[in-house]
Order: sequence, then structure tokens, then C-alpha cells
Amino acid sequence: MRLSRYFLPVLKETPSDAQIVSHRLMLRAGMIRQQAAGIYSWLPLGYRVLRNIERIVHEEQQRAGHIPVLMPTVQPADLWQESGRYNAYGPEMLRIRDRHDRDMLYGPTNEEMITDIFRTHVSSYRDLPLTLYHIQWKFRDEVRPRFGVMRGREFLMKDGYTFDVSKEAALHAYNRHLVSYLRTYERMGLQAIPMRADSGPIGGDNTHEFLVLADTGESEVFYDSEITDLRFGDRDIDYDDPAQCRAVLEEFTSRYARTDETHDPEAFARIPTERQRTARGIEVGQIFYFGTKYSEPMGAMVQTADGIQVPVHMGSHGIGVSRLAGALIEANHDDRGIVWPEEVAPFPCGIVNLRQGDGNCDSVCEAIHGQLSARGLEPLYDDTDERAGAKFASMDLIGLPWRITVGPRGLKSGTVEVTSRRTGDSEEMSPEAAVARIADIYGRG
Ligand code: P5A
Repeated sequence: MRLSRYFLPVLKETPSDAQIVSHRLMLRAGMIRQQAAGIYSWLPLGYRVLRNIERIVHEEQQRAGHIPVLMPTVQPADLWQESGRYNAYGPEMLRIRDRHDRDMLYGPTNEEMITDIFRTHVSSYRDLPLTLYHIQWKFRDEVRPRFGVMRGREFLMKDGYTFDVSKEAALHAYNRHLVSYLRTYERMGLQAIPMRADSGPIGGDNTHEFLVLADTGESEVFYDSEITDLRFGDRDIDYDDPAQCRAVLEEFTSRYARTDETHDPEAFARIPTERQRTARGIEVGQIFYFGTKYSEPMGAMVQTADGIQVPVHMGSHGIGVSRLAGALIEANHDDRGIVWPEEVAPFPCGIVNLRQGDGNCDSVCEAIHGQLSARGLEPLYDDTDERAGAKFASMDLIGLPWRITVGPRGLKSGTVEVTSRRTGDSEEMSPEAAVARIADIYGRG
């Protein structure tokens, strides 16, 4: 992508209304534009990041055997009247009336709708277990939308729903989700710690939130410091094996880690003092087992192997997809801007031409651009007439993991410079070696 033809409205000034660094950087890097309180447009650079986050979430969901669907954003109120949540949900729900005076709503979550789909099409234990998920926009009329996409009113969520014939089977689905979430966040370069939490309006008493530690997080959390040493890594887990999933859950949830809603000061005090930690965290996901809370009132029944009709056991599992864009920046930035982890970066690398219009510089940049693009690694090529300092500042701000700098001085000896955004380390090499290096980093060598 040539910057001269792209749409990257970076801001020189720091926006005064943005209180946290990720919000400031998203505005300055031209990733988002606020359209109303808590409602954002995703500009090209932000949209690329959002799509990358979505892609990882999709891949990891499907790896765990979950099936993608797409439900609408607007829902009829009757489903929510059936479950009893229409009144219970309160002013956070955006209620809409259509031209026929029918009560509708912009979905804050989809337990009711998926239960309706299930009861229409499934009636036997033979069709279970089943997990359906989608990645769809939600609306919650939050009292205090703030921090940009972190607490929006309209936001993108991955929400998955599990259906099982028994509590035991449903708990396997819960454990499997916990494992797949650990893997999902780690792939994005994030450490998200499962913590015992409160279930709020979703219901049930089996729930964990996933928290990314950050000073700007909205949740206060208490944990045993040993927990931050745990890594999921590249374990090869059989998601269909309840014992393997349970073992991972036990490993990651046996130490004390709780949000303030479930904090137990006495239990916390029993951890050796030097391991007690109080911090703030960003909730990037939450999983719930709530049994028959929706299936019972909505009549979602299945026949068991013994021929008995029982309400199906359900759970729901959410990932804050748009919030993750902010959380990733909170966890990956320095005083010059964003430092994207490679998996989610909007472009794998940038090319800076230090002397636009110089035949040699231009043709080397074009060649690198073409060769990387041909390998599926489309770079962002700054082919504008800006001075070098401004080009470097913009590249640092938008945080592409790698930069290839092409200038007349280096080309005299046949080299370009490859620089890591994270470490700042630079290395000179031939243009061909630079392409090979980037391809190698991204596994396209
Ligand atoms: C689980 C999936 C649910 O809604 N029903 C379907 C369950 N859970 S949740 O915890 O309420 O939300 C899931 C995740 O969505 C993100 N999130 C938000 N992101 C941005 N702005 C908001 N206002 C917002 N509210 C929730 C969080 O990451 C949360 O964990």
C-alpha cells in the first residue's frame, strides 16, 4: 500500500479529551473517529487491526470445534419477554419501536436469540454437544462510555453459546472455552489472566473474567503473583478430551485471582505476603455456565438417551473484540507511539523512502514493496514528500513492527536498513536480504 494513496489521517496534536494512552494513540494514529459518545467509525488502519483480531478469534474458535453463525443486531422484544430479561436489563438496553409499533431492541447479547434458534431446530441429545458463536456488534447504553473503544456503547463482541445434555458436559464446554481463550490471547501477544468474577445480568454462578493487567484498567483485581508466570505456550491440547481441558483449567485457576466483586480478603491474606498483588485490569473476556436459566423459561428441551425431556444446559462465552484493540495498545506502546505485536499489526512492515524522486531510491522501494506483497506481506510504503523526521515519527506512531529504510547513502554501498519498532535495533543489509528477513519473521520465507 502506497501511503500517498492511502487514507491515514494522523493527528499532530494530542487530543485533549482522551484520558488514557490507548485512546489518545488510536485517535492520533487515525484508527478511529468518534461519531457520538461511545460510538466509533473504524478508519482504514484501525479496521485492519480489528480484522486481524477477529481473524485470530475465528481461527481459535474453530480450532476448538465451535461453529460460526451470524445473528442480527436488532432483536424482537418478545424473546426477551419470554426469558424475563426484557424488564430486568434496565436502561442499558437500547429499545426501539418499528413502524408497526413492535418493540425491538439493539442486542446487548444474544442468549435469548440463540436459545430460540436451538429450540426450533434441535430436540435430541444426539445433536449435542453444540457450540455456535458469532462476531457481531452489540449495543449497551453504558452510563459512562469512556476510554475510547474500551468502554463503548456500540462494540464488537465474539459471543459463543454452548448446548449440552448434562451439567457435566456443559462444564467441559466451559473448560474448553477457558483453554481456547488462553490460547487466543497469547497468540495476540497478550497475557490475560482468568479470574473468578461475578456473573451480573448474564446469570449463573460459574464464571471467570479474563484480565489484562494495566494501570488504566477499570477493574480492581487481587492475585497471587505466581499466576503471571504461567504460559499456555504451544501445547497441543485435544479440545474434545474433558480431562485435558480440566487439567489446564485447574492449572490456571488454582491460585488466588479475583476481581473486586468476588474478592475474599481472608483467603487473600493466606497467600505469602510477598506474593500478594493488588492491581488494575482490563476485562477482555468472560465465560459463564448458567445451566437452564434460559432454556427452562423458553422451552428449549432435548431428549436424553433414556428418552426423558430435559431443558438443555447452556453457557455463554464472550470476547471483547473491539476492546482488545485498545487493550493491545495499553500493553504495547512507548512514548513515541504504538508497538504492535506482529500477529495483529495493521501492516507487517513499513518502507520509508528517504529521498522520494531519486530514481535509485524509488526503484528499490518499489521492488521491496512488490516482493513483500507477492509473499502476502503487503507493506505500508511511505512514498510521500515529507521530510525524513516526519516519516519516522509517523511510522513510530502507527507502530508497524518492522521498518525498512531506503536512502541514497546506504544504497551507495548496496544496503537498506531494517529496524525493529520494539527494540529500536537496526541492521544494514541488501534489499533482497531485507525482504528475506521480513518474510522469515512472518513465516513466509
Ligand atoms: C458472554 C457472551 C456477555 O455478554 N453473553 C454473550 C455474555 N458477557 S460480557 O462479559 O458482558 O461481555 C463480554 C465481553 O465484551 C466486552 N465488553 C465491552 N467492550 C467494549 N465496550 C463495552 N461497553 C463492553 N461491555 C462488554 C468485554 O471484554 C467483556 O468481557
